[in-house]
Amino acid sequence: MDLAGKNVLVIGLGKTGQAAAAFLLRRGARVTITEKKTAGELGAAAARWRARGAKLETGGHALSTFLAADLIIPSPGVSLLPELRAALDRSVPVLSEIELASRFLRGTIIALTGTNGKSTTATLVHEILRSGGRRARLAGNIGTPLLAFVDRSRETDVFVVEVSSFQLEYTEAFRASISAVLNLSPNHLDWHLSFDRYAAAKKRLLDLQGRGDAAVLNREDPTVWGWRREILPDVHGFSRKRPVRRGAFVRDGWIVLRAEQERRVMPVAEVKLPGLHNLENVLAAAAVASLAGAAPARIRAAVRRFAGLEHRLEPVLTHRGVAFVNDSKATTVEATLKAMASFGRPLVLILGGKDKGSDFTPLRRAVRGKVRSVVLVGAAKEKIRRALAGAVPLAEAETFAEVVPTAFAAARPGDIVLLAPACTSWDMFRNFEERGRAFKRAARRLARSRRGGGR
Ligand code: UMA
Repeated sequence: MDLAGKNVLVIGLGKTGQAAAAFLLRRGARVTITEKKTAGELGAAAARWRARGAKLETGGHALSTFLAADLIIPSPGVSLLPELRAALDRSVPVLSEIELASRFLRGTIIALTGTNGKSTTATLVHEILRSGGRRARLAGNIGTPLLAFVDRSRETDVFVVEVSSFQLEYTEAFRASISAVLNLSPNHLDWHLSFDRYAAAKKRLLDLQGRGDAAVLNREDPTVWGWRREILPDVHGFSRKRPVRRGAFVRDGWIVLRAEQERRVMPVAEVKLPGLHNLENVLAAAAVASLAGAAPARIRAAVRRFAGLEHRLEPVLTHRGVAFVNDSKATTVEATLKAMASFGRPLVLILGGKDKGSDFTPLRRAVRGKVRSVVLVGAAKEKIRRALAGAVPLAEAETFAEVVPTAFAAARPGDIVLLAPACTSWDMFRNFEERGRAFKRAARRLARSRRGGGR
């Protein structure tokens, strides 16, 4: 693919847009960046990109800019804007950033997707492979766009890529040697507009694989497992409930890998991560890493060491018998349900943020008998209140700063205050990391304050 002299339009100047613009400029493309933020909001970045030779359109997107492009690279968070639709209608090529990267990248791609657990599983696969001496890189939705690795990539590299449904739109030849689909539940319906389209985006990862590739699929997820009949790669399963013909499963308290032969990897009791969903993540990671050549002893050692990621069921501190747990990454109802199921103690649950078009009613049954009180915050407050009315005591925080003191006031010694908000952070924060850090800071402030939140 020759980019030199091409008019390439990059939509959005976040992490993806910046990596794309930098890459395209290095390849001699004529780069225009269109960004809905104003030049003032972008601050110094605007001048910097102009100095690097990019044209910058700020404060919104103009149709003429889209129609003048030879190629468009949208950032993942950019939905099907009318301007983008018009360009697609006129057959202007539109490629996602991972697609563009894969056309230039040297090395092997391992790609993981799913609604929940992607980051944990991808990180674990990366840890296992690295501990085995592979030059492994962790890329994609987890934080660093794949494009940022292209120029220094080598044939012997292995890229563990967390891919989102957004990134799988506008892919044509992004081919993973090993893929994994962890699970599927409704998510990002505001962006994809329907569950079917969201599921189709995820399935694209498998559709783009060929014979000789491998796909690791969740044996217990009917939609994902159903896809095995429709795809070309060799299918491996993972399950904590039953043995699979090929893949990873649990038997007699042991994690077992089965391919040509069967090998016991480690006792389940050695897994540090809390929750059954994390056991599933470990099984998927073991199956993927094993397909990539990792020995069971390496898998065991890396899993034993792995204590989890920041903002995923992260223990913060215990104050006057009340434990604070940060699961800011739980931006879906499904993730919140899984977080809740990870604890056997009464919960004070913090819910709310920006709604993604989710149905919150499944929380109604889950809170009964398990949640002492729910603290609502953010733009989705009213919708969640309607879904939970009468099922559990509800408290409300006007601002995020009030969340921790309000939750602490509702808690009793022995309880867990759990931030697992079932919404994105985008109404109050730039991302879930910022929200998680704000929560942790507030918990520390509370623990330091002499009165400890007024009790
Ligand atoms: N923008 C526009 N026009 C629009 C929409 C957005 O100009 O119509 C601009 C915004 O003003 C902003 C930029 O686009 O300046 C943001 O682009 P982006 O939202 O795609 O964010 P990036 O910084 O490029 O980060 C993206 C992923 N974000 C999303 O998918 C929303 C990051 O995943 C990812 O780490 C990064 O690329 C590197 O690959 C985050 C995420 O929330 C963690 N992902 C979702 C999830 O995990 O649920 C999918």
